[in-house]
Amino acid sequence: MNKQTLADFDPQIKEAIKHELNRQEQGLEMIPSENFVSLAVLEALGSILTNKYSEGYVGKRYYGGCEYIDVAEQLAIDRAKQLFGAEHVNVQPLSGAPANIAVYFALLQPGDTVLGMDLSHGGHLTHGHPVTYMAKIFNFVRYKTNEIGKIDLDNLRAMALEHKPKIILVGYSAYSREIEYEKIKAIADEVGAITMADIAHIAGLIAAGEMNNPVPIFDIVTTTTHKTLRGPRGGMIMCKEKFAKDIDKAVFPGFQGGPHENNIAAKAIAFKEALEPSFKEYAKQIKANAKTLEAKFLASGYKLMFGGTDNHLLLVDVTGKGLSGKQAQIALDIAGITVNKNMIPDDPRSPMDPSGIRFGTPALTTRGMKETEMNLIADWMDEAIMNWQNEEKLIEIKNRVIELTKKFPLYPELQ
Ligand code: DSN
Repeated sequence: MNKQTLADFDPQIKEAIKHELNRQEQGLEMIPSENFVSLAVLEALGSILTNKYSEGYVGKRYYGGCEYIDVAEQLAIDRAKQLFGAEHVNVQPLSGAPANIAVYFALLQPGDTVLGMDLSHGGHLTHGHPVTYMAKIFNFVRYKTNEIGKIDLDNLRAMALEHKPKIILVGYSAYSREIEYEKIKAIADEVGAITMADIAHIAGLIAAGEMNNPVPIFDIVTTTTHKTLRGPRGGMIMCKEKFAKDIDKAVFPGFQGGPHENNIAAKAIAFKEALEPSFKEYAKQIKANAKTLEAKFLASGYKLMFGGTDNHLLLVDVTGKGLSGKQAQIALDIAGITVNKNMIPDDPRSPMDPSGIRFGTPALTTRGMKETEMNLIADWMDEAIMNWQNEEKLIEIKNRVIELTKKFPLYPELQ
């Protein structure tokens, strides 16, 4: 076995990690799907649990030597059940896309219909975008938000009655409003559809009681664990007991092989963190910070998609300011503020050069930033956008960003 340190054996990778650490420390991370995990989560991720194969489930593995793996996986399951009030939990999906795909394979036959949100209105690629393989196998019909940015439930009901979907799917990647799960469940019941929610973005807010929880209402709920939930990169499926066998079989052996047990242990730790009272405060602050950004961007004359935000993110059309989402992303990058270019509903532009930018507050809130910093950051974002062709100005903003980040150190232990 190689006994050299990473620095001695592979200085190129060591350097890349060091530079990425500096980038995370010295930048303002505003991609709404990103966050910073705790040292405890990092420790489990980098642990010897990565060495172990454990196909199967707790107490029913295809390999020997799984007694400690079982302890970690059972803790992850029990804590997830407690956090969300779930009847059954599968913590093995490698990430959000595999979790969604496993659900489709568990519950659908080729050609079956799924009613899901259009990508440009905030949906996700795995909710049936034509570029995905799932769209070749299943029949995805896509609904949209209405002119005031709400999910039009009358239209959703009419589409459900027309298309008779096997699954009605809600839960989004760029949608900033609350979701009325009870009403959607009533529509699904009327047409005999299974209800599925993908809460990847808002799982942490739901776990903290800061957004409606679909888990007690819906049949199936998928999530990632690394966004507002602030755990390791990974996925999870929660469902009613009657779907448990089909879901488990679809994840393994249907779709995946050996689970990543270092990752599952890290999920268990993140769930323990999310059960702490301080996580509720964290989730509240995420929303308060997003509301502060909302007020500032509205005051500066930006067009906010869906009229504003109820959660952690904002989707903003920047074309009224004379640039594209791509140009805004690049300018903000130079200024040390990371966001992502994003389509707006029915965007006339292309996905690689869309009209909008999407940004949010989970990562900045983890650093301890509050309303005061949000006000400052919103001003700097506006300044960067308005001066997107002025590199000198952007670098001046970056220097201010670096000074601010020094007051909110992220991983001093890793320096
Ligand atoms: N890539 C994630 C996001 O940024 O929302 C969704 O998969």
